[in-house]
Amino acid sequence: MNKPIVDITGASSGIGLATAKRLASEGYALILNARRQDRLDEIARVLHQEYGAQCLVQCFDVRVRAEVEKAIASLPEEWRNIDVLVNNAGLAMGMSSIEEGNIDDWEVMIDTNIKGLLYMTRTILPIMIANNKGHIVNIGSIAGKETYPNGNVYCATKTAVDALNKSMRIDLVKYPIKVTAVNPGAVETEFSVVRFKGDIERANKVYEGFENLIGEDVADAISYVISRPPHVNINDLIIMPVAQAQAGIIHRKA
Ligand code: NDP
Ligand code: 8X3
Repeated sequence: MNKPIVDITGASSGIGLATAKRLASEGYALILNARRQDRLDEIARVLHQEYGAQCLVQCFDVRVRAEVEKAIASLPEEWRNIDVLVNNAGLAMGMSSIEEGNIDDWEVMIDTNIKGLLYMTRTILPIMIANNKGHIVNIGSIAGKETYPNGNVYCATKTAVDALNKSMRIDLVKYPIKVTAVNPGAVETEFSVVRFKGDIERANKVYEGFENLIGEDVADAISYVISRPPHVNINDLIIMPVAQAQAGIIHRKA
């Protein structure tokens, strides 16, 4: 492959999809992961048609270690030298006070946001280390910097991403492999529909009365961090809507 290769998890929707479009328009070759094969196939088709982008679809669940390992081991030779991993696949599920929390929801968040990110990172790192270069971009959240009422386990998973981001940078500086966190505030995607289990009305209320971020805003930040010169790393970037001062403080018009 004569283009830099970016592997994006969670590319079927929201921030991952916007990032795929942005990076396709900038000439990167893309490995697109998510669980919904039909969406990924269509995205790959459109990106090829619109930008001439080379895309490889890898449909698997990042929570399943064997699937992650099989997918990376089965990469065709010309796709093996991954330059950038965007650890984006993630979700919130439910929003209740800790004593009422649904433990199954907790497992899904922990397995996806922490363990999935770790499986991807651990499986791809040997390739980057062998190449003496690479960049891991972890999608954290403002929820990893602050907690908010009923955010408990989701906030904990994103706080883990924050810690892993710092730890990876320490451990990987010797190769050298870049490690960056991009931490958004409120972005209107499928995130709230997933969090509220298909309750569209409740999901829409999250974004009422202020101008939220959109996936393209975060894609812009990701494009920026991965295009710095070789000697420059952006460690940690927080990107918020102007109307949002903190995780739980949003100025909404009446
Ligand atoms: P979306 O729900 O729109 O996208 C989530 C993506 O993750 C989808 O492509 C989904 O695809 C994929 N995904 C979920 N679970 C898995 C899994 N087990 N294996 C593989 N792919 C999976 O939400 P966002 O775009 O908003 O979320 C992307 C990231 O951004 C998440 O990590 C989220 O925590 C973070 N974030 C979001 C914010 C927001 O306000 N929206 C703010 C801060 C951070 P599929 O269902 O096809 O597998
Ligand atoms: C998503 C943003 O504030 O809903 O990570 O947790 S928030």
